[in-house]
Amino acid sequence: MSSNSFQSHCRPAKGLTIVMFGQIGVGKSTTGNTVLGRPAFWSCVSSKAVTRMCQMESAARDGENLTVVDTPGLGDARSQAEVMREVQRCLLRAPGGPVVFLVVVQSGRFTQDEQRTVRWIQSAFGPQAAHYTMALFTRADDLRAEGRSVDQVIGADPAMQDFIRECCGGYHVLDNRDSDPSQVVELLQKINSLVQRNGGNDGARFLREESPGGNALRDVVLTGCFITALTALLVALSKFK
Ligand SMILES: Nc1nc2c(ncn2[C@@H]2O[C@H](COP(=O)(O)OP(=O)(O)O)[C@@H](O)[C@H]2O)c(=O)[nH]1
Ligand SMILES: [Mg+2]
Repeated sequence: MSSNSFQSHCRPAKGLTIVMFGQIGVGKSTTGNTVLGRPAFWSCVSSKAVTRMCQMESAARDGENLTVVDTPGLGDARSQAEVMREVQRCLLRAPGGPVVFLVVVQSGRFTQDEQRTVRWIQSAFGPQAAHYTMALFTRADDLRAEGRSVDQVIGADPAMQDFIRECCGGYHVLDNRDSDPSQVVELLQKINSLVQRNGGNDGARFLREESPGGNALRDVVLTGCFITALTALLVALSKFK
């Protein structure tokens, strides 16, 4: 998969949308670049959130349209709610097609925060979201240097096993320093079989109809319509006086 085989799109065409969550510095933006095959997201060595807003970028690869939503790190409850609203806005603009959530974890830096992230995704997007959530470990190169595999790391840590179980889509490990395309091809195969296994989803529809945020959005629209109709009625009645 050479970078030439990717094309960027101003308006994403129908296809798979991948939303990436995780703590600051775990490698979300870099992973987005690896998946899209181009430097779409800004990444740097910093403990501060480089991505302040959610950013949605797309690319086409061999006929498959991919859209990636990069998010800032999840901090307190308030920033989580803000990120959730922004992701919802992105998903409303996203192309039709399935949506998959990736919880990005830096290999060797697993904490309770990752487990909290899975629960947060479920509370934001509904219990169905669990069926489309996968764990993505970055820094396969560091593990390799230590002579360990991700399977060994998971096998030695019961908390990590719980976390993987909660990510119904299983896990994948990436070396973002390696331009070998096979690791992305393998990730996309895992994602596609996850989607098929669960009967597919139409992300935007799923969001609007099932998530609390989606309902909130629908409520705002309905309330707006109601107020407009009421105002028109009052204006019409006042003319009869
Ligand atoms: N060695 C190595 N470094 C990585 C890998 N993935 C990301 N990084 C580095 O981790 C740092 C933080 O990455 P970034 O994508 O900005 O993290 P984000 O805050 O989660 O978006 C950057 O310096 C990246 O180059 C990887 O697989 N291997
Ligand atoms: Mg980032």
